[in-house]
Amino acid sequence: MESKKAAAIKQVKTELTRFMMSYKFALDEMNTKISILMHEFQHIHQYNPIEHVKSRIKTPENILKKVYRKGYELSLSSIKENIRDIAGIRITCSFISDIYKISDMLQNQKDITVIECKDYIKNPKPNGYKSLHLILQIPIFMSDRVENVYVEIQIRTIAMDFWASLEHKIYYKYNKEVPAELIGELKEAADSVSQLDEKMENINRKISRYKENDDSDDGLLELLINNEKFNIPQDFVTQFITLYE
Ligand code: 0O2
Repeated sequence: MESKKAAAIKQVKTELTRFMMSYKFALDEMNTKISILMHEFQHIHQYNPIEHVKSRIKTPENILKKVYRKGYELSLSSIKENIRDIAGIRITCSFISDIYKISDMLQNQKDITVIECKDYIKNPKPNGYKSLHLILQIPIFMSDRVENVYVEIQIRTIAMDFWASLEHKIYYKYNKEVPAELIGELKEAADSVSQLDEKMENINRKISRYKENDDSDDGLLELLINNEKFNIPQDFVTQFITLYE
């Protein structure tokens, strides 16, 4: 016969699984939104503003550590309300301007509620950390209820991401007490990252201008959908061209 303790543990496990599942669904929903934006953007502007998207669910161990660190009450309702980065997505872009485009596109979606926007690009952290952080809330439609779930989105350039991952490794390697000399070097590296991002942004602006002035007919009779090329049949062209001439 099952002991009382085992039955209680099973119940905790069921509740925790149900709790964590809502964050998995939130990530699925946000990842779909990001993928749609990416493909639509590619179609309209002929380039992809997103280099990588990574998502993760905070482990129960890390959730617990944060509960203790912040002094929150240890209950699922308190965790749901207070720990807003259980579902996290990191979007890496090539250019700073793309970060704000992606952020605006997400913030303008009707089913997304913007809870918080921290702009560490305009206001970097003292150590040099740069990134745009959004806390969003999205509704998840379950079989018997709707859950509003928080998702943290971090958007940054490839260069900012390179810096942040190295800084993160150093921070943990020295058990959160980074030697002063390394702090200085990291800050210098962060300044180089900012200069590089600015240079890349300028080059990108120039390339966009060349593209606007390029009126060649290459690929005019082709559609590119999901990386697959489709020819536009001549009948479509003759039928519709009069509408746009
Ligand atoms: P993990 O493992 O990445 O999730 P919070 O603790 O989130 O309530 P805070 O500090 O106000 O409070 O949140 P903020 O500033 O939005 O930062 C949250 C996350 O941003 C961190 O998550 C890191 O991922 C990242 N981050 C913030 N500052 C730095 C930094 O100086 N260096 C690096 N490399 N990353 C940073 P967690 O919870 O620390 O960890």
